[in-house]
Amino acid sequence: MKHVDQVTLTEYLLERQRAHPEATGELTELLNRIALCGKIIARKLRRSTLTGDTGYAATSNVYGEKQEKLDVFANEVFLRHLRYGGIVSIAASEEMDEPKMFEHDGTGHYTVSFDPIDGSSNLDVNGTLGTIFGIRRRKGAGERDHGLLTSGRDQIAAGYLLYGPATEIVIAAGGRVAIFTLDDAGEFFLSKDGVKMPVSGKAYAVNEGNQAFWKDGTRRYVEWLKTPDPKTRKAHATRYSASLVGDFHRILQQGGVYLYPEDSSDPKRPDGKLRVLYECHPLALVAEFAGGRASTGAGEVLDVVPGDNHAHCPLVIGSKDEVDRYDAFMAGKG
Ligand code: FBP
Repeated sequence: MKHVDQVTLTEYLLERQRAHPEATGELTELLNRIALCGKIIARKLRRSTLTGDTGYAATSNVYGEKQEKLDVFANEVFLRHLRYGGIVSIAASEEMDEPKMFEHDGTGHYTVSFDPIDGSSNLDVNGTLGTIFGIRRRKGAGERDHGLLTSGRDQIAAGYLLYGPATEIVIAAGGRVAIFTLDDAGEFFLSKDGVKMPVSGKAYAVNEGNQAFWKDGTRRYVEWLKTPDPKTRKAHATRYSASLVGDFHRILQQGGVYLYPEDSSDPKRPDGKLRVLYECHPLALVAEFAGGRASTGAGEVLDVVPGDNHAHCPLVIGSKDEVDRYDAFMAGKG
């Protein structure tokens, strides 16, 4: 399909907006801002080894993790481009102890939660990276959290940017998932619309180094994944890139399952490593809109209501059949 026939992100969003006469255009503008942040971060990542932007900053985040310079850079890019125009009232980031409240005398209609750089351990080795985001309507000017600490079903849109051989943005909104690819023209063009995740798949992504700390159900499930199917004599294939976004993007299109289950390795975070607001809720919305599932092992990730803006939860996400099977193992029926 030649360039001229391709639909840009803005054109696609404006077309979708026409179906909602009550729409103000603010969500379209906000998603375009997030796409702009993605372009700026992608450009920085591409040249970071040449410009000395790799390596650690002098700061650590609320989890005590040393921040990478590019974590800090990406976080600032988002704050700079979410601040103006009175669209966003509060921005919460994995890299900030407290959410940022923009002084718009409370007019901003949306809240944004984001993980500026996902897959940080891949930063200095040119591995796959991402940015994850979730958008909610602001609730009540007076409330300190503006309705941020609510179930994932309150998200009206969510998605991620993938920084790989190509830069892509994946947006879930209105029950539909679409993928856009960044072109040298500097525009995101629609590459896939109405994405449906296969109901099953042979790829699994998990850090098996944590196996000793897993619950019995998780251990038996992962053993099952590695057991060859008697008919095909094939087991599931390990596909773990240390980037949740990279692994999820494969599963979205080819099926499979990603797990960061609860484990007892760190008593301070029994619910695993991943953060509800910045990683689990947004990807769970993408998975659900694409026909997949996201489970904690004891319920739907989208039904988790975080106690604070840095709450963690277990994440088992991917093809419906694979996640159903995990839940069966956790329920002792596997
Ligand atoms: P960051 O947001 O700090 O990168 O943490 C998330 C993540 O990097 C995921 O992208 C990845 O799947 C996982 O953590 C890797 O964790 P581990 O190194 O424990 O396997």
